[in-house]
Amino acid sequence: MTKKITNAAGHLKSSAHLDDTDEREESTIEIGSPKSWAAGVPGVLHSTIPAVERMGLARTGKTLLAMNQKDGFDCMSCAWPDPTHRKTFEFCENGAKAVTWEATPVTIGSDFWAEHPVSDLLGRTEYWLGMQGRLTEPVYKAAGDDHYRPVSWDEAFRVIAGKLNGLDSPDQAAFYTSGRTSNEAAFAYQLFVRAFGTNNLPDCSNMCHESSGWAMGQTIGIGKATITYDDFGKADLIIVMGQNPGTNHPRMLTALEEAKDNGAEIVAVNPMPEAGLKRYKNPQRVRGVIGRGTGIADQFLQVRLGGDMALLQAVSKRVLAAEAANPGTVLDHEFLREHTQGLAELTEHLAQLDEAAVLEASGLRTADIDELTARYLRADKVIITWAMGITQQKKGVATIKEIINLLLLRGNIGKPGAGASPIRGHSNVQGDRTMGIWEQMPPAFLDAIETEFGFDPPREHGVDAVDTIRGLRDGKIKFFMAVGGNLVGAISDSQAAEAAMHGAEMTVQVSTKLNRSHAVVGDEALILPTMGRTEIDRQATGVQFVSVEDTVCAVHPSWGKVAPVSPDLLSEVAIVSRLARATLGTKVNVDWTGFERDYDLIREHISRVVAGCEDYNIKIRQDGGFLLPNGPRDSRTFPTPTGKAILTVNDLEHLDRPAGTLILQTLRSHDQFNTTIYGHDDRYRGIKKGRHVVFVNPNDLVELGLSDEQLVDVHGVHDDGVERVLRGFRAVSYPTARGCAAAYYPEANVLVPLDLVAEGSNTPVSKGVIVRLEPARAAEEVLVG
Ligand SMILES: Nc1nc2c(c(=O)[nH]1)N[C@H]1C(S)=C(S)[C@@H](COP(=O)(O)OP(=O)(O)OC[C@H]3O[C@@H](n4cnc5c(=O)[nH]c(N)nc54)[C@H](O)[C@@H]3O)O[C@H]1N2
Ligand SMILES: Nc1nc2c(c(=O)[nH]1)N[C@H]1C(S)=C(S)[C@@H](COP(=O)(O)OP(=O)(O)OC[C@H]3O[C@@H](n4cnc5c(=O)[nH]c(N)nc54)[C@H](O)[C@@H]3O)O[C@H]1N2
Ligand code: SF4
Ligand SMILES: [Mo]
Repeated sequence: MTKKITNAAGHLKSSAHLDDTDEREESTIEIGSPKSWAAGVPGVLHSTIPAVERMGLARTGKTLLAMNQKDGFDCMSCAWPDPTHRKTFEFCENGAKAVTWEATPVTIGSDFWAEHPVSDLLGRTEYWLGMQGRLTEPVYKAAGDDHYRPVSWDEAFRVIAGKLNGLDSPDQAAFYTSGRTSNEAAFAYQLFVRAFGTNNLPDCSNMCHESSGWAMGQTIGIGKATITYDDFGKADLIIVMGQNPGTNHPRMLTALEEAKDNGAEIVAVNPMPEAGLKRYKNPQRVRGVIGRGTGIADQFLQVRLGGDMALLQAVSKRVLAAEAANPGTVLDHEFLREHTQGLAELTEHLAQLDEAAVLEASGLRTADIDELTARYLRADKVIITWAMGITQQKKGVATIKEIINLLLLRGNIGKPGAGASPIRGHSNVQGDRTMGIWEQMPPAFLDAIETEFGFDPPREHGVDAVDTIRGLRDGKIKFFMAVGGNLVGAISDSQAAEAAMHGAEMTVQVSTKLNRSHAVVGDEALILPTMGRTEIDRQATGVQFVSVEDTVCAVHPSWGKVAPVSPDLLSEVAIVSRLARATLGTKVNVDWTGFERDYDLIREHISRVVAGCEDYNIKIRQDGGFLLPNGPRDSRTFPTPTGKAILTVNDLEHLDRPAGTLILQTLRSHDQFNTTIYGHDDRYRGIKKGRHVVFVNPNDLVELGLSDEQLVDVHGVHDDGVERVLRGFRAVSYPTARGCAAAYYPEANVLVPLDLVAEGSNTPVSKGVIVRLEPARAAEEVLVG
């Protein structure tokens, strides 16, 4: 007997993500070793992405074999680096999903737009929208019209340029970027936006690793990893915090396995026993145990949400106490003396740390913390990696500063096998930043733009992602453009964000496929279809390649391999260049036509503007690319105002959870890439054919008087008078930390208040929302045989 559960009242009807039972794919994927799995690729993918059926073996083979090879394209999924010695199959299951999702020959025909008015698209799920196939022609929705209609490219650029030039101020426009954009397109885009006259360049990073950039910038002077790929193989200890690599950076598990073979210890810090990291020995049920056979982690610290800062401070305190007990034997005194400042203040501050507060905040036992400390003290070379579990917290910036503190104490920055390693999300999110996609680029970069192009770029900081929504809400921003991404789908407070976006006068999306941001639009709206990274990019001077930067600062070329799905597609570079020409005319002296004809021309400018990219055209062609310079990593040179790495003092604060509530995190399933939903299973967590679930510790369920699989309404607890609720979700008994719950992003974004942001970085607190669960109102269970 199958239990079919109908969702409660159409609460989310006009807002996000309807129940979509009819659209769900049934699948039972099995995973084997990479090679045997790769041989069965078409079959495996068919069950995940129906579209692959129509891709044919030739296109499938061509794309997958070219992935992450030196003369192929860079996997567009995550920012995990490629090993120095590449194998034939240098990809993972989730990379293959991303590729087939993009390279599908299923396209949206011209008749689609007449059949599906915007009001219809508004009622569709992200899954349905993505499944319609690739966008193939520019479309325009006039004010007052409910339909997009195909337009010519020239007409599209004319309409947008007219709108932009009619604004009272350039700051009434915001230009978003998602992290798949190539370095060349990103450089051209930020140049256009700054020549137009604004620094309003929000990006997905504002919602992602912004906290890492802030914390590392302030402490070691650079917001990027201080390790290379090879350092994983040299480490004695790798601590993986707030990250689920098995799903989100799958090939990282290979690097961890290799590190382990070389003798490294691995520690996972996470409220969830994630597959690949931890094998849960004594599960309440089968959930959470499947995955890659044995777990990699030697120690698993099941921390409470937001409890990492307490844990890190407690370990540092123990390290300092060990030094006090045996002076001169524990700390790296030479390193601390020569390269850091702030040791005395940190020592004094941590001496006051209250162990009871640490245990309360972290949910850990003293023995766990002692064990981690012992591992840390045993190891000469330590890497700490982290992702969204750390950055998307109110205290995310301070927590990362504590990671830096701990590493600095024993000189674990700037030596082989050691370092700080934020693991980035989108495949080129780091490169986009390097190219100037940031609302707060430093003066040196703006000066270089001025010298190179002869115009004075605006100096005032622009808006980030959250402030873009606020600006739209308050009527200060009237025009919104996005190169990639799905801002209303990805940002917090879905209802507020959607209302704000509806208030825009014009919205423009440069996209490969449909998503919610094409349905939640301004008075006038345009969709400009673009080529993906798999596709051959032929311009007037011949086939072009683009370049990207991975999470360890390696920059390499990416060559498309298959014919574009439609001859009408333009590359992102071409779209940006033509829009710049249409909008700016001869206002600035930039050869936009030349940019589109030959990407080498853009790279020539990059070599003169972007520090570390000198001789870009030569270096990018050398043996698959080059490594960007990184002072802390290369020479223990810290580009801070004092030239020293800074040990910081951060006040411990922990999330206050009123009785009867839980702390909720919003996370990814195994079958999605951010707002792109490939399918409705989360295999490693034992969930099939559904996403409307909330994971809760079995003891908390009992305490709350709820039962496993009961339908509940999830209420946000935030005293701003706004009702935020997810109705008809299934409570799933799951071995997460006590007092903590989890639900999937983006469905649960409706619960994250727009104003709940990380201190300093303004990143939405997607991993620390206080909620209350109540038995579902008006829910009915229908049993079907
Ligand atoms: N297949 C696939 N790959 C992806 C993506 C995708 O959606 N799908 N997204 C890409 C992007 S943009 C990004 S940013 C990365 C995201 O990669 P991750 O950061 O791994 O993504 P999340 O699913 O958000 O998982 C957060 C993890 O942190 C844990 N966590 C949550 N809160 C806390 C906390 O307070 N403390 C600790 N210690 N742990 C915590 C969660 O239990 C979970 O394991 O992945 C990238 N790669
Ligand atoms: N609650 C909650 N919210 C979150 C998070 C969370 O963990 N919890 N995570 C945050 C994070 S880490 C991130 S990075 C953001 C992600 O935010 P975004 O980057 O804005 O969202 P994506 O879902 O990655 O964007 C997917 C869309 O990009 C377009 N696209 C794909 N490939 C290409 C391409 O090659 N070119 C162009 N032009 N378009 C393309 C497609 O139309 C696709 O629908 O979400 C954030 N939001
Ligand atoms: S680990 Fe990331 S970059 Fe590498 S193949 Fe998998 S999804 Fe692509
Ligand atoms: Mo991200």
